[in-house]
Amino acid sequence: MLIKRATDIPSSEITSEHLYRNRRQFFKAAATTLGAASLSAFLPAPSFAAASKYDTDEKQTPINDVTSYNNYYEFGSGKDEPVVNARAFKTKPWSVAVSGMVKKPATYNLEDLLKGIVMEDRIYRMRCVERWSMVIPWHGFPLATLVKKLEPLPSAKFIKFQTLYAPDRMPEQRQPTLHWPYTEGLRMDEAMNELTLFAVGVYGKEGPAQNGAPIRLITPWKYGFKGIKAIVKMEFTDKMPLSAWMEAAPREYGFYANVNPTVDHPRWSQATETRLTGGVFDQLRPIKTRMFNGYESYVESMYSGLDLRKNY
Ligand SMILES: Nc1nc2c(c(=O)[nH]1)N[C@H]1C(S)=C(S)[C@@H](COP(=O)(O)O)O[C@H]1N2
Ligand SMILES: [Mo]
Repeated sequence: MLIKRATDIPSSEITSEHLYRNRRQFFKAAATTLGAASLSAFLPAPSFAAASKYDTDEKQTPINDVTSYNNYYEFGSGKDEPVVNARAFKTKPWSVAVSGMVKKPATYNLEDLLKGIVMEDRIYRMRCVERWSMVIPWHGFPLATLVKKLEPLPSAKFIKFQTLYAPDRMPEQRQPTLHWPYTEGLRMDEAMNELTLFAVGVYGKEGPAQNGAPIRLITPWKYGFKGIKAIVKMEFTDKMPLSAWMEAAPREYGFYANVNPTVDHPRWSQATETRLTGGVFDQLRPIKTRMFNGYESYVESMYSGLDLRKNY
């Protein structure tokens, strides 16, 4: 069952890309009928100027696409489903359980946990293992800031993250699509890397639920599935966590999940990607995928001596 779903991915992608194109054509038709001016009134297009060394100045994916083309299996396996099925999902109140090899283990109210932490906006390239990519201004803060507050013990080598498990609120958790709750992990140095964020929202504000509110992980040099959403647990451990995707299809998804155009997925190439910019022809113009998604200078040193072909 698990494997079957995993092998379904490309076809579900085709279906949703088809819907996506149809939706684009709908907007295009609407633009012709209503005139471009009235259409832009329906589709606000915020955009962020690159403000720090972390920001890419590539064309940003329109907010409407960032928030309506999502992978979030708890709310359905189609990319057009989370925007609909997560609409009523309540992200307040929220608590996060911190446990394991750490000096300050506790179940924290999210607001208390984030007290005093300053939010910032970072414009990152994001690359999904299924070969689409986006440029997204994330609203959040470096995970390192929080980890330092929690004071991990020297014995902690990894952090294991888990998503909320609540089948009454996350309808797809009633199906054995994945082994719930969704689980991910980072090595401690990856968690402390200056690129690694905990995001609370997109485009300058908190939310929406389909993008992982109230709190989710962002590691822009890794495939998107590392970016676990709606986190309720952080466990500091000396054992490499088994992620939900490693458990579902270990030959296809490893612990590291670093973007690497030279290591193909067993069922498709990872050499190119489709950058979603809101353009009608995005799907027709694949671009070259970059090593570590173009973030080599920040992350390469963490993997020296590691065989990236074996450690995918
Ligand atoms: N809990 C949870 N987190 C998840 C997923 C999921 O299904 N469940 N999907 C992952 C995948 S495959 C991707 S590509 C990103 C998509 O993030 P976005 O919708 O904000 O672009 O979320 C990741 N985080
Ligand atoms: Mo993904």
